Amino acid sequence: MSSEPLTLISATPSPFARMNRIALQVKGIPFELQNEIPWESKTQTPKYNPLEKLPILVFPKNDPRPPVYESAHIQTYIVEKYADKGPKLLPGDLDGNLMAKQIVVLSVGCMDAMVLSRWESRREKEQQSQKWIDRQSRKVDGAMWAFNDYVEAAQKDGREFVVGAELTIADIAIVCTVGFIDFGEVRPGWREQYPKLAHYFDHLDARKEFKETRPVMFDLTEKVV
Ligand SMILES: N[C@@H](CCC(=O)N[C@@H](CS)C(=O)NCC(=O)O)C(=O)O
Repeated sequence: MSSEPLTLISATPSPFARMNRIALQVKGIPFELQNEIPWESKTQTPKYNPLEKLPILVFPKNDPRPPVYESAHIQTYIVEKYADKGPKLLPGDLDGNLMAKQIVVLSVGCMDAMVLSRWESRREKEQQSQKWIDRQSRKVDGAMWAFNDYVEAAQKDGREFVVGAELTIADIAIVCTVGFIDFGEVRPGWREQYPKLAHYFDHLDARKEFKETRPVMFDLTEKVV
């Protein structure tokens, strides 16, 4: 492995990339942030990811590793490849590790649903499908309900974190997803509906690495749908 810093191709509002940024920062892995707007024609994303999406983890020129993409896979890559660096961000036992990864998948599914819904609502009014928006909306509600369940179960057990005794990629994923819901005002009443989840969220979101990576909106100038 090269000693040069890695590059994370990211977008300032991206909750997907935020998960990876937090994991890299908490583990103390040197990296540079390359902010892009992946929907605009000058984006570099197709050069590194056939799916044309970010986040993408890119290695220095003298490091032969191919780019790593899909936020959940990047998290796995970070925790497994850099297992000896900084906090593990996984509980350590097989069942616990698999559970933490399951919660990352749930979170990414929820974020994907929000993105799909947002694009649908950007179409011309007569082209929009309310059925499709409702379908995505159910996924967001389902994920919020499940996050709250994980948090309540942990609290009953006297644990601060959803899997195991320390911060893991599962907590990072929940906070990034709920943070995007909050930022985008996707569920304005969520704090009243889920006070325990809100307390858990506020507590973790106040940590340095979370504060430094909160979403910031960009201006999209090109038409996408
Ligand atoms: N499931 C993907 C979703 C990533 C995603 O939707 N990224 C957006 C930016 S936040 C993107 O690059 N979209 C471009 C596109 O869909 O073509 C992941 O977890 O990495």
